[in-house]
Amino acid sequence: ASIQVDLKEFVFDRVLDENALAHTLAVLGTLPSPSAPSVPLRAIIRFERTSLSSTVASQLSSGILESTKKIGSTDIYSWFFAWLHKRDDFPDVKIYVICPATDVHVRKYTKQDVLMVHETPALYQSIVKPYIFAFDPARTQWVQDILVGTAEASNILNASSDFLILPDMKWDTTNVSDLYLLAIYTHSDVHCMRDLRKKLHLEMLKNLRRDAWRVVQNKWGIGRGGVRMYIHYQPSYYHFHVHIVHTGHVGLHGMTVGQAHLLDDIIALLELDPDDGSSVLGRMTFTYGLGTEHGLYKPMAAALAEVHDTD
Ligand code: M7G
Repeated sequence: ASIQVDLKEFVFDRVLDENALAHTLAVLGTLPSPSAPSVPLRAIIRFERTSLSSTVASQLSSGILESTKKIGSTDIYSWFFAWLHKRDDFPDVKIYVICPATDVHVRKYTKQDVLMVHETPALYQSIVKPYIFAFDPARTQWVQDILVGTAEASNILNASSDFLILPDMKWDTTNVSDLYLLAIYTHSDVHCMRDLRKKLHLEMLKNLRRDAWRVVQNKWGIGRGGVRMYIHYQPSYYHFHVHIVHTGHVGLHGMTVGQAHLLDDIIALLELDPDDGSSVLGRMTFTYGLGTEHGLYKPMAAALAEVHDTD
């Protein structure tokens, strides 16, 4: 289950964000609807430079560079632009398409300022929980497609009754030092980290961690200390999942302090839960950054302004 995309049909509208350091560009435009080509669908295209394999450097002498242009030089230093050969095994950019793109997608990929907020349990109940429950289930259709096996079925690396482990779409699946996997919980009782309970989920999380370690060891020879596993708060998708990422992957996105919570820390916190069913995660105040375009920004900023006024 996936929409057919012809990139040549893309009609450019505007740039949403540009990041020279991360080599990414997000643009908004339209693509023709597959069912009614005269009807344009809103589309987001994200460009990302692919990481360079060591093969590029080791094959310089065999002419892997199609052309080079000297930009400048001083003393022992010189710098160039270079074009890689058009070869199947060396794509220069990675392209992500979201079509039809929702308002939430456009806002997510638009450049924005970030405000640090403190989410108390009370603010979670009054603002965040209703926000999570108001989401259109269509937003996690991709998760359902993976769970029922109509998408990415041949990519599944580990399947248990509680979660599936498969490559995240962020990963090119070749560069091991960029390894990025996703563990998707198969049940729907956990929307976010705050829903986790010792009695219900501790064993499952430990099994998930053990299976992830086993997968990366068996398939890529990566030892236990070689992957960082974390949970986003806030995530983009409120169907519980865990990010499994090579420690060498120094991502600029998704590893921000405040957003990424180590699975090991979450397990340690759940272990502190008393046996009366209450939870430490439910009672904690979480601090994280919210972009001005995030759906929670306005209500959270307003609630916090009130709190600060009475400080
Ligand atoms: P998140 O913490 O909800 O949000 O993680 P983020 O996207 O802001 O990090 C969702 C994760 O699922 C991200 O790492 C995405 O790259 C990944 N992901 C999203 N989609 C739509 C897909 C998909 O269709 N297939 C796969 N394999 N991964 C996806």
